[in-house]
Amino acid sequence: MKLYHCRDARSLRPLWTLEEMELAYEPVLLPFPPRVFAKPFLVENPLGTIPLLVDGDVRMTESSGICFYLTQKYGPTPLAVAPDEPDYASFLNWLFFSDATLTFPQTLVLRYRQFETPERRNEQVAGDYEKWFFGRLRALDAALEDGRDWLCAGRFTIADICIAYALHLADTRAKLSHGLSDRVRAYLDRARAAGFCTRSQH
Ligand SMILES: N[C@@H](CCC(=O)N[C@@H](CS)C(=O)NCC(=O)O)C(=O)O
Repeated sequence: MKLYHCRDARSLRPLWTLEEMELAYEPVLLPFPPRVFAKPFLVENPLGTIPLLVDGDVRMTESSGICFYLTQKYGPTPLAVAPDEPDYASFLNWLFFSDATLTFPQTLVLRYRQFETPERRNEQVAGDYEKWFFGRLRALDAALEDGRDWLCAGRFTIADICIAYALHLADTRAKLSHGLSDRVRAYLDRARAAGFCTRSQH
């Protein structure tokens, strides 16, 4: 397998999953954004987005979907919750929530506060989506309210990998750490201690 990765990008999710599962893969580190700084990558992925997983004829570009694929294809692994476990629906919900609800609004904050040229920056858009992100974090804070360490099935799963990445992005690149509650911050710290941002970074 080959995983195209950029530092701190969503490819951290599959990278962390590959490492946890101790699967053989070749990481390909690209400058960000590859659309601009690694143009030959567009032949591999016309979207220009990261991650891209190539596994034989399989090509996948959705970070949480790739994590799920790896657990299903190369499991069984405790990193996945099975359909006959009570938390299966919750597990799937967190997987989708991680990108569609918790990462997407941050991309608007990043774009309109940092990436655009000064004249195209837009504090109204950035501020609105910052609030949107903080509002959505309430679901995570509520889920952790009962003192659980991990989101599903009483164990560390790819739902934690995918959600922790969104928090990592907020804490580092998007500069939104002031909106993380103490509980959410402690959860991110736990996930980091479980291996995130150490082995997974390179
Ligand atoms: N929903 C996709 C989004 C992929 C995506 O937009 N990746 C970002 C990096 S985190 C990217 O490649 N941005 C550069 C660009 O859009 O040119 C996923 O979860 O993987």
